[in-house]
Amino acid sequence: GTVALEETDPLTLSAWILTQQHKSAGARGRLTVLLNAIGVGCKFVSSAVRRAGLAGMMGMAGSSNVQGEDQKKLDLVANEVFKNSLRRSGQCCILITEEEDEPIFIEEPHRGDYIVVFDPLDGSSNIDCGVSVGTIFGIYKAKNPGSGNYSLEDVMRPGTEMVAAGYCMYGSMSYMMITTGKGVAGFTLDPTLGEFVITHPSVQVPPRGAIYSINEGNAVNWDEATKKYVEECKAGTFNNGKPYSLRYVGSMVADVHRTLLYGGIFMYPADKKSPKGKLRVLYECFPMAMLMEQAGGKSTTGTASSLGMVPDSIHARAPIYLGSREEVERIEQLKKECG
Ligand code: AHM
Ligand code: MG
Repeated sequence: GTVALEETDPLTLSAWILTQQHKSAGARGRLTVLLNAIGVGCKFVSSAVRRAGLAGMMGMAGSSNVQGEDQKKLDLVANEVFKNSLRRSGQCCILITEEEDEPIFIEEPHRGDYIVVFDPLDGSSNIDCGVSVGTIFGIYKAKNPGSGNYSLEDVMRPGTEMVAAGYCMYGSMSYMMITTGKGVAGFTLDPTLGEFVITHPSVQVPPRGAIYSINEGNAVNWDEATKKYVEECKAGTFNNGKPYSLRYVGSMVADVHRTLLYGGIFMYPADKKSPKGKLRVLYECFPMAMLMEQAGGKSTTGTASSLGMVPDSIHARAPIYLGSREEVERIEQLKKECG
């Protein structure tokens, strides 16, 4: 048989991270080590997600499998995997995870200068039915690297200060999208190699897109601008009268992944029932907003850029509208008009 030449030189995630680091002056390879640790965590979780139904990891924590062994729920497994992998990397001082109320301060000898905020397995309502779920992460560098003085002040910072962000979606394949502030690159986990291989070298979100994504069950509670925007989507107001399509997985990673590749808009607004929205600023809104902007799209709270927010607590929430630039700008305009 024949093998295509490019197949003999796959650009793996690890190799790509190294080339990114070579481009930044003064880089000492520490972020490389950290991103690799995240890559390993994602591979582990990808494998666990694919075996979960068989291994009895679905359902409630504390439930037992057919052999009567106690099994951990998949999201708790994912949390442990990332905590262990990040601690072992030796590059982190603080971890913030959706699964734990309190921040985790890493002690010597494992301590480093990076802060990682993450949602180890997002899309909880989709875990038990085998629909796509994902891991989301964002990375800050400590304000005083090497000082040994690390506090929550290192965490409560605007998203613009993140040095890297990404997600891994466990779907029909496992996809990793990542940015270190120089565009977005996408990788697909090759199950035969056990490596993430580059498949989307430079992701650009289309400036417009004919797909909107929102939990429409909440429509009665929406503000005027959101209502009006969705009406325009259905009327095809900016699409020659051809209605937009509605797609809503209910896993932010999957809904954002599709939006990055096909364009359109993903929305989780504030509404009468959840006045601050649902999604978490640090490890849901910021990483996705950074990816979207790095791919040429936009992300807003409705009134201001998502990345400009400063969270007032580690699990703070915010409304979010993100995707194709012109779609997001339309929402911003309607917010101004409707007040
Ligand atoms: P989770 O962290 O409990 O999984 O919640 C976050 C998820 C997102 O992935 C998704 O966009 C959203 O919640 C869906 O919420 P809803 O079911 O209210 O539409
Ligand atoms: Mg979540």
